[in-house]
Amino acid sequence: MGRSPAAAAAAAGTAAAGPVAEVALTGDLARPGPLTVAALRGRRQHLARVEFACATSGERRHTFTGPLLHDVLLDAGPRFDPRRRKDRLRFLIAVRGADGHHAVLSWAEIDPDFGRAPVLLAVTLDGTQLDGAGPQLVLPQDRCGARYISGITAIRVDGGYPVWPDAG
Ligand SMILES: Nc1nc2c(c(=O)[nH]1)N[C@H]1C(S)=C(S)[C@@H](COP(=O)(O)O)O[C@H]1N2
Ligand SMILES: [Mo]
Repeated sequence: MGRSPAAAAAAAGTAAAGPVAEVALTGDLARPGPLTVAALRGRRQHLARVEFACATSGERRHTFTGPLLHDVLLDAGPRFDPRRRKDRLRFLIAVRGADGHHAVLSWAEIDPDFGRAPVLLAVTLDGTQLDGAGPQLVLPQDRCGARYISGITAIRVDGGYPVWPDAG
């Protein structure tokens, strides 16, 4: 049996041919815009061997590669004052998959000055390139697999929590 085109391309370290997924990166950013897996692959790559538990399918193990979500989002210019650590604490990151599954992370969770979670925006899953499917969120610190959102179509960075309704 021959290898699939995706497996062959993964082995060769190149993208599989075919339709290319795009991630809409929006929100309180100086440089929003669409992201492709090819563009993510051009950044510094990290490898994560992970284990997580799924409520329905049990223990799962995978190997992912890709850039750090923090690096990608920092380059997009989040609208906080980078010199003031406190100013980052109100930022949220919402991540959505093609099927509508979505989750929210806090900026501080992935910030090297705070939670330092090494969250990846993966471009490969067990050696298969994700150009067609779209990148996958990888959270090595999570015991449960539910936030490992695959087929990411949108990431929204939101810092719009300047005032509490009943502050005072
Ligand atoms: N887009 C999307 N990603 C998703 C889900 C989903 O429903 N939609 N389910 C999550 C859950 S609950 C788990 S446990 C893992 C399972 O990943 P695996 O079956 O590839 O190991 O995917 C996660 N990623
Ligand atoms: Mo799951």
